[in-house]
Amino acid sequence: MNATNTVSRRTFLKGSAAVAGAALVAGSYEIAHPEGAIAEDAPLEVKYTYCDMCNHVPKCGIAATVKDGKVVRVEARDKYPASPICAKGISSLQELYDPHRITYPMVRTNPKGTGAPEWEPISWDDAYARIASEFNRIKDAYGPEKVLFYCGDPKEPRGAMQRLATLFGSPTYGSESSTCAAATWMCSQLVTGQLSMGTDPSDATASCLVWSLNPAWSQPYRFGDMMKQKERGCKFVVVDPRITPTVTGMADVHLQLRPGTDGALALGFIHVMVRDGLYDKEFVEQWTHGFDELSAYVQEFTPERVEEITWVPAAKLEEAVHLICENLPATLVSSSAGACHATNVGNFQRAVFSIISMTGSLDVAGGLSMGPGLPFDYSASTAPFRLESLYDERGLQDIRYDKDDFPVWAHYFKMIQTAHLPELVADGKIRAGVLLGVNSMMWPQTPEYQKAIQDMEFTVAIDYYMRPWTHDLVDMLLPAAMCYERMAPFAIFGRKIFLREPVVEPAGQCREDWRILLEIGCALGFEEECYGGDVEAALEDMLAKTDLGITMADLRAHPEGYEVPGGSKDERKYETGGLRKDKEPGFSTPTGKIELVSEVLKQYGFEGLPVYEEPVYSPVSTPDLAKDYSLVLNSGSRVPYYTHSKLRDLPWLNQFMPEPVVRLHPDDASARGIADGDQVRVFNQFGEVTMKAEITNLVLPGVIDVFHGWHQADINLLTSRDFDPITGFPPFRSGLCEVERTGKGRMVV
Ligand SMILES: Nc1nc2c(c(=O)[nH]1)N[C@H]1C(S)=C(S)[C@@H](COP(=O)(O)OP(=O)(O)OC[C@H]3O[C@@H](n4cnc5c(=O)[nH]c(N)nc54)[C@H](O)[C@@H]3O)O[C@H]1N2
Ligand SMILES: Nc1nc2c(c(=O)[nH]1)N[C@H]1C(S)=C(S)[C@@H](COP(=O)(O)OP(=O)(O)OC[C@H]3O[C@@H](n4cnc5c(=O)[nH]c(N)nc54)[C@H](O)[C@@H]3O)O[C@H]1N2
Ligand code: SF4
Ligand SMILES: [Mo]
Repeated sequence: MNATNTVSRRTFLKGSAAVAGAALVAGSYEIAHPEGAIAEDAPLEVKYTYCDMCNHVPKCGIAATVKDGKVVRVEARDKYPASPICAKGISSLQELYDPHRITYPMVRTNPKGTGAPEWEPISWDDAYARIASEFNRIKDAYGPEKVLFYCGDPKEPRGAMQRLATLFGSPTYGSESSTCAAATWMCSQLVTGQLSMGTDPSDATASCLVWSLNPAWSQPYRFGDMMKQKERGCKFVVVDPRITPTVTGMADVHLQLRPGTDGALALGFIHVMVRDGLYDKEFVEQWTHGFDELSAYVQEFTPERVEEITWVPAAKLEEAVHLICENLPATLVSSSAGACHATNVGNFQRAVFSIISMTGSLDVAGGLSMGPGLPFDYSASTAPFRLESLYDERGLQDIRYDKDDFPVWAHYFKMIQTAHLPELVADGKIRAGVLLGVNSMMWPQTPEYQKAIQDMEFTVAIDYYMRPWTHDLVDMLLPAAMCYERMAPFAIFGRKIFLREPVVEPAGQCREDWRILLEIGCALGFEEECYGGDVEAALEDMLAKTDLGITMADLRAHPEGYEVPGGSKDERKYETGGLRKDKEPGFSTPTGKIELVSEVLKQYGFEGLPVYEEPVYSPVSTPDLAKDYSLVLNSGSRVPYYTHSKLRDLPWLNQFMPEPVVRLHPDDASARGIADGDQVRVFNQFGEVTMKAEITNLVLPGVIDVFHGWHQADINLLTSRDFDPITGFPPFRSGLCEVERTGKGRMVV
């Protein structure tokens, strides 16, 4: 336990016992500050914020008790839609007061690539001046598109980052969404014309298809709400290679498939629907495009053939199809990671959205909802704030780099697919960049991306910490204020908007991400467009741009959330013109129908049907390789106590998983003479890492499960750079590897 954070470890462990299951904890948690740091007689004041420890959007509400300018206690925020808070949320206190945080801007004094970095402090003004001079130098010499504007996991600053990129004239804005939620968004758009990740079950939902999501660990507050629907009687089918707490808590039928074979399973699902007439014939006839072609294609995906491919027993598949299709309306809850990290996601996710569409459960209470909601996007910034019309006026779409490699991606998103960052830097197409909240281990074949960051002429990172695996490679590091210390952006639940105000002053010289980005904009000459660096003014303008008639004062007057009046409860808006910009009936697809066969994909030379292809590396596609590496490498499934590479050093969390772990099925472990807790080598044709073996029935025989983001055992040394041509997504979940015992007992890391 670190010296400043002396909350009783026993109290914390006791309170957070639920971590093993839903990871939700109620009650309040206190942090002791060093003696003398707080005036004893100072009054207590409760202030409200929300948590950013797992970077969900939106997040769980926190009530923070503040004394003498320091947070001394946190608890779940009352009357807030996402609540209570999990072990990570509570540990945000330990992060806030972590002495290892960076608290002043720093610049590198020795050239990159010349050994250990040497840093010296720099003032904010000098830092901004240097950034502006480097970015403008690159712009003048080579063009604005040579500067990268990138956000890693933090979702909150994306509106501000995108605004900055557009003002600068660069379409080279990217985010971690190009390995995260965006494949699902894209597939949903291809099929239904609307961006969606599914819709959580409500009181009107009869059944729910959960496709590769484990909210028990990845989104605990959401899991609680889903469990309430389970208790009410909603039926659940969960598709997951592992036996997770979501499976054990919720599933009526669990389809435990071989990772990466989701496409075959989804086509098998449709096969049974068509064979048994288990679809909404009227809806399919009138509102879908390509049904005949799809039903002909799924003929070959009989449950028996699908069993061979996916390892899911044919009878289970039949049971699942009947459960969903005979309990309508049905809804779909799909993943932003799980099955999406596959070279065939652009096809399989379309088949999944097709399933739910064919049940006719679209835009009806309890089914898959079809907006439109409030005019904010996922990161709570409106399109006008991001200056999308300026992006179009300047023709930025025409000069973006990803449009040849990933044309469908470029068709949908005003952000680039960053899969080919190493190639773009090597070709001189990206020469400088601002990297906000970025961890180089997030990409497959980490060293390639590390080299790219290092090879840029100038890079500035903005972070809470100095992380050597990323920041050794940059020229400048700016200290970001943490969530308790900042304003922006809003949290939005349905039609309710919550404002976040700082709860305490930023540590040292830390500044809010929004402020930093706006101030960089000012230094680049966009003083007016960046509100002179004033975050509140930016938010006020963003609200004005929504045309909802709301001001910051309105939000301030409603700490319990401002409910925006209005909102249509209309169902089946596709019949009345409520879904399309042109107000014609139908869906926002080229044909105006649900595209079971995609016309957008055909336009870019892809197969319109959601065809099944084996993962690039698998026991089926590369049997020779599988002789040497006989286990499926499934990496990145979330654990309740860490977020990606973050939080590893927080003592309250670190005790739950202090070292890198590989999970193996007992059959695979005994075949290799591996005992629980042994030190093992996980390796394949790309590289190797050392981890501790955990033997568990959680995983399927023949598959291993490894969390990502361990700098001492980076699993992305073993994942390949074979990207799905439709979405650009990497195959984190379906490589091949082997595991070998190297030692006994606890490893030293
Ligand atoms: N093998 C494998 N790789 C994966 C995945 C997988 O499942 N398997 N998952 C992929 C997915 S879905 C994702 S989202 C990515 C995530 O990958 P990253 O985006 O790299 O996420 P983190 O490791 O959380 O790194 C975030 C960095 O931002 C800093 N940070 C956090 N919050 C803030 C903030 O508010 N402001 C600022 N300025 N800095 C902040 C943290 O200190 C940290 O250094 O990884 C991807 N990589
Ligand atoms: N604690 C914690 N919470 C997080 C995060 C975190 O790092 N830590 N990260 C956040 C982010 S950025 C994201 S994107 C979300 C992700 O949220 P989730 O998608 O729920 O997270 P995962 O656990 O990666 O994947 C869900 C399930 O997919 C299964 N799966 C793996 N491979 C396959 C496959 O090939 N097919 C199928 N059908 N299923 C498969 C896994 O076994 C896992 O149980 O979590 C968010 N929440
Ligand atoms: S689930 Fe936990 S880490 Fe994520 S927002 Fe809620 S409290 Fe924070
Ligand atoms: Mo993600």
